[in-house]
Amino acid sequence: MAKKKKTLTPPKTSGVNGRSRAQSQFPDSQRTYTIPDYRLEKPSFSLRQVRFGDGVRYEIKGDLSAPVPPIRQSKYLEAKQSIEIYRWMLLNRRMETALENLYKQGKVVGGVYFGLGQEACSCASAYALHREDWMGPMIRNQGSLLVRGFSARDIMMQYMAKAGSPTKGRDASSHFGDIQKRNVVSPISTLGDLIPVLSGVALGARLQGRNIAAMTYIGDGGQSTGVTYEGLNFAAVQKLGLVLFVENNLWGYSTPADMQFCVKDLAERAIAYGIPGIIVDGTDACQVYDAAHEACERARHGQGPTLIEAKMMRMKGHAIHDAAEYVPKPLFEYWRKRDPIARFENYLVNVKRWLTRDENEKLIAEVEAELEADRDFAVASPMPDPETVNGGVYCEADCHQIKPKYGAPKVGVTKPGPVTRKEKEAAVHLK
Ligand SMILES: Cc1ncc(C[n+]2csc(CCOP(=O)(O)OP(=O)(O)O)c2C)c(N)n1
Ligand SMILES: [Mg+2]
Repeated sequence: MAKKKKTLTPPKTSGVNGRSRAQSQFPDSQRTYTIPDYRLEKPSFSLRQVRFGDGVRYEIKGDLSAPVPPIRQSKYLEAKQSIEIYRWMLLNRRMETALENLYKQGKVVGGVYFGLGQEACSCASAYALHREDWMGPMIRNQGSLLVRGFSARDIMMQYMAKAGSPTKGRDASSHFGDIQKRNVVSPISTLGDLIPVLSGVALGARLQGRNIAAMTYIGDGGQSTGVTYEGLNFAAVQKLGLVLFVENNLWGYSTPADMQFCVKDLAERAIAYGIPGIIVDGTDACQVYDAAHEACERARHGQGPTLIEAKMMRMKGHAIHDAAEYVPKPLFEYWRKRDPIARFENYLVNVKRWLTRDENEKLIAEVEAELEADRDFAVASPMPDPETVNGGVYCEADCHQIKPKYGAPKVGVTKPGPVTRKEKEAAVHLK
């Protein structure tokens, strides 16, 4: 495994008796940190903003001519699992193409967000979860939702705000989950807010006397929020099983990653939380799976959170309304050659020979047939009945019961209610 060494030296300041304060306070002043890096290629270019008049454009500095890296052989995935992940990735992409067409036909209510180029990251990460684990996806992780048991039909109906969609037409994009069967927390648009929520889910499981993996995602833009720090630090201190994918897709809206943070790799952030950080090529399903699997296993053994930086490129604009004109064309060409599906297909068919050409074609045809049937069903299904418009958004008294999924805490239980005199007084005051 390639290792990346970071050496951080505390600043030298003038001290007493000729010794620098750094030496007196930090006798062991040379500290070395390791960030494992699974990538087989380390792109070495950066983007520079150039202003012209009132406008800006981005120029690439560096070499874009490197040969396309192979898929790194997984330490864990066998043929059957690899083909399953590939199938999810195909479905993920085909579904998003269908959604784009439905949008252009005026059938989608609201916008559409795409995970083009990020299918390996969504599908292979969610594939590492066990049934009893939890996940909180972001808008581009439609593949994770598919792996976790939502159908393409559910997602397409949701985007068309149909009566039979997960939110029954009350939300027109991604804000849905399933806390009963699939253990999926709905995405939260406020960037970073899923992190403390998933930490809380892991804490909830801990209180039930078991450790689970609680996976969530944040972008290169969103990871700068304060709540990311708070949620991750809490998980680190409590050794909660958070598995955080930092999806570095090089853009936050139209701002390049190079203008959003000063660290070279976002995985370096892990050093400051005192948790493992790891870098993977987010276009390589095997690398994503291996890192996710190892992080989930740590989580399930009560060893705390892991931060995984997945590097890739957002291959469309922020959402369907954004044509991504600001992205230099050669950058698209560079990453198109690193397409996660085409490379995984080549790996399965030509490198591993786990799929014959005929089997591959059959699999693709099956995915397309499934998708078409789901799309036709979703298009033909009714919109919500206008008479129901007043319901199903806010909770009305006794409209439904919210039951704890697992019951009362089993470990570390303290009696509820005020304990100290001060707390008792505060409680009275609140009444
Ligand atoms: C706290 C917060 N600030 C700003 C926004 C508006 N916003 C939504 S998406 C986005 C860009 C996110 O970029 P990134 O985190 O890199 O994710 P990507 O879209 O690339 O997947 C912003 C700024 C928000 N939703 N929440
Ligand atoms: Mg981004």
